[in-house]
Amino acid sequence: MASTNQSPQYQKAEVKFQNAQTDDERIECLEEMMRECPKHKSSEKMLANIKTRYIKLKKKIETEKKTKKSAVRAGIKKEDLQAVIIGKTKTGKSSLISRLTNAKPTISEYDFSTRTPVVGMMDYNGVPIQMIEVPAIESDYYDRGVTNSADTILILITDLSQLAEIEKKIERAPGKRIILLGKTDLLSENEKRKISATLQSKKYNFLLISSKTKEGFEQFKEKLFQSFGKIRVYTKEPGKTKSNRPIILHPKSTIRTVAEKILKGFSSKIKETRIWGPSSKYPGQVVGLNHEMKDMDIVEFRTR
Ligand SMILES: Nc1nc2c(ncn2[C@@H]2O[C@H](COP(=O)(O)OP(=O)(O)O)[C@@H](O)[C@H]2O)c(=O)[nH]1
Ligand SMILES: [Mg+2]
Repeated sequence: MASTNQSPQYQKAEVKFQNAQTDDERIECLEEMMRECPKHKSSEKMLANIKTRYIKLKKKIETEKKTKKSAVRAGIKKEDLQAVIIGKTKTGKSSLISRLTNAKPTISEYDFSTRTPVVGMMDYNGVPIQMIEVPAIESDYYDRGVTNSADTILILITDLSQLAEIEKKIERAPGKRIILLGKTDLLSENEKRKISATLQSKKYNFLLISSKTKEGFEQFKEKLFQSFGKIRVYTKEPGKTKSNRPIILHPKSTIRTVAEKILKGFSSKIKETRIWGPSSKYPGQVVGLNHEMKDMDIVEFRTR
């Protein structure tokens, strides 16, 4: 959006909007931008555009509040990164969640053995990810609210024919989709190739996995993390190795955001910042507070 001929207050609000970390902050900025946008003919389009963005964002916040309520009703406290596993009965949802997390649900050869959502935490290289097994999608125990609140929806199938029915049930869920074709230990190489080709041709984000042999597990964890659209930044102290637990940030977060996440007000105490990794031109590059971070960067702060 062009911000020529706009008041300094407007421009300030726009910059603030671009750097906002939460939707509530974005709403505040858009309100400010609406107030500050000149009310003459030449800015009409611009004002209309801001209003549209404002209404859209308001709606999004409203939906999120509703779905959160529904998940709370199910007794689940939503963590930052949350994925649900959905699918028909006996596709291996309980087996998968028990392999990946601390949850220990009943695994059984009988239908509908999981009747309430099962919640577990997975640690992926220091990144905590919450996983929830939702009762079988064709059963009365299925809980749409839990699926709707998830950041990522893992669709576990054992046959391509199951996909259409599941997709129909989750049409309105906002989470990213990953298709997991499970129990690959029961398939021949040829069968796997065929299934992959079909899913590929339909442009699905998918993986073939087996809870029995752990085939595809490492790729799956990375794909799952990527689906959240966040980046990992590690901190290090001078002369030491990097931290084990990364800080999870929005893409394009700056050094300032990292510092403020560590401690409020910390960014004003920094004397020098060095970085290693994807966003650095060379290892140990000295950068300023506005430097943009990339996934897997390492940051070292020296303070006054
Ligand atoms: N061969 C094989 N069997 C599996 C796999 N995952 C689950 N199973 C079996 O499939 C049945 C249903 O598993 P479960 O995890 O309870 O499925 P859910 O109903 O989707 O939760 C059980 O008999 C499991 O032992 C797998 O990766 N390979
Ligand atoms: Mg189950």
